[in-house]
Amino acid sequence: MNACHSALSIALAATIGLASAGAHAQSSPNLIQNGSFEDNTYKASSGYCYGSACGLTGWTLSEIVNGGGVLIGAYSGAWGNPSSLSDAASMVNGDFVVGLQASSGSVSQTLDLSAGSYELSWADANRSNYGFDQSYRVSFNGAQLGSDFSTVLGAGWQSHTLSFTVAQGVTGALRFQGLTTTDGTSFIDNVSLVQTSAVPEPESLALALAGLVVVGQIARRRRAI
Ligand SMILES: [Ca+2]
Repeated sequence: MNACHSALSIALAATIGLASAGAHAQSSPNLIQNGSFEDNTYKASSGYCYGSACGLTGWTLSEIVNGGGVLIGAYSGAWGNPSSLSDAASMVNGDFVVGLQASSGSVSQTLDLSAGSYELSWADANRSNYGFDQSYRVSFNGAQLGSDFSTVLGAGWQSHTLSFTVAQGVTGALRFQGLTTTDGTSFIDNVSLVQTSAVPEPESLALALAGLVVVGQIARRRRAI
């Protein structure tokens, strides 16, 4: 019942778009605290740390259990890609990035969002020395935003932007969750969230309402069974 209530209390309509923020979005404040992951108590630029040991301001890193959320110095060669990113300075802000290692690795931040439309942007990269594409999922308050993302071997850093609508004010966690196996790791940096409109866009609201209808139908079917 709690899960059902959660799904009903917030309706999200996510669409993936190109990184082309509008003028309004660019002038709005970034609602993410420490979106570059530079504010931490670890500060050893040659290494890495896991979970709460990183002292990562504003974020919760999962602990090291079969992998985990890891804060990585950008010049830590053991982690592959971040050690050779001098050509991606515009996407990698500062000396630290977060790694979503294996399917247990995640990083999340609790946000208090009012009703409206939002634009989320970030950059990702593949752990190149593991030799395969690595994937992860983005969600807010348990609702997935967009499709699963894949960091592509050899592609370097890529920027992403997606839009979603919050139908009514809600406090929830924005989460980046790893989906790969073994030590596969997706790197994340430069997370930004701006409110683009205090009122949900009409077309997005329509999608959100459609989502509510679908959730309601599923709930009724389950009760009938
Ligand atoms: Ca950074």
